[in-house]
Amino acid sequence: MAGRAPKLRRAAVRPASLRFAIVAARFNERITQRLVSGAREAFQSAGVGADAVELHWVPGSFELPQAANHLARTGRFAGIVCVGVVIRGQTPHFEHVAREAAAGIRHVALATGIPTTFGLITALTEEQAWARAGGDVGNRGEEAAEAALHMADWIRSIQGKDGRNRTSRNGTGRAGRSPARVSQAPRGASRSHGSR
Ligand code: DLZ
Repeated sequence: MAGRAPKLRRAAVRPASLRFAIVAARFNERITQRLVSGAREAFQSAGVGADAVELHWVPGSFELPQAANHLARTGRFAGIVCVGVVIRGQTPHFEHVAREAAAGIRHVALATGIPTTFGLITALTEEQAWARAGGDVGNRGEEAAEAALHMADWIRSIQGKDGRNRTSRNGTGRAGRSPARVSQAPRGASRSHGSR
């Protein structure tokens, strides 16, 4: 069922030091750009500075979980927003890409403890996709950023009551692990794929 995500109540305090990442898939890039804008606007209106939000591009939605996983394990981010657009084609590729992206993103969130949210559009037509990228049915990127903010706040709210876990750089209470940075888009990631 199509619908807008509910507006979440945010915590009043959000340290300016929190950093977030957006991972964006280049496939259907024109629509994805709208999701990136929606996510950036959500961070901005929550008081997170533009310089505290990193944008990383990957070739397609299938690659989102891998990039998110690397980013989460740097320990530098309080939350990661994955955005992409999967539009049904003539082959089962649609199902594979959408399913693996969703399962992979969930896995990253659970395995790393870093809120990693699902800002993907899965649509039957390009028109449906535009409607979910700032059109009549909201903006999935904005909603995913709201979810990441909410989860980052919530994690902070359940940690540190005994004074522990307050020193991690990402605000989640988890120390960063292997510093496998993905600050550069993978080779070939800058190529733009057209909509099908
Ligand atoms: C191959 C493919 C297809 C058919 N459709 C989409 C899509 O609708 N949205 C998307 O983000 N990516 C698509 N891709 C690309 C895959 O995500 C992936 O980049 C390639 O299969 C290489 O692993």
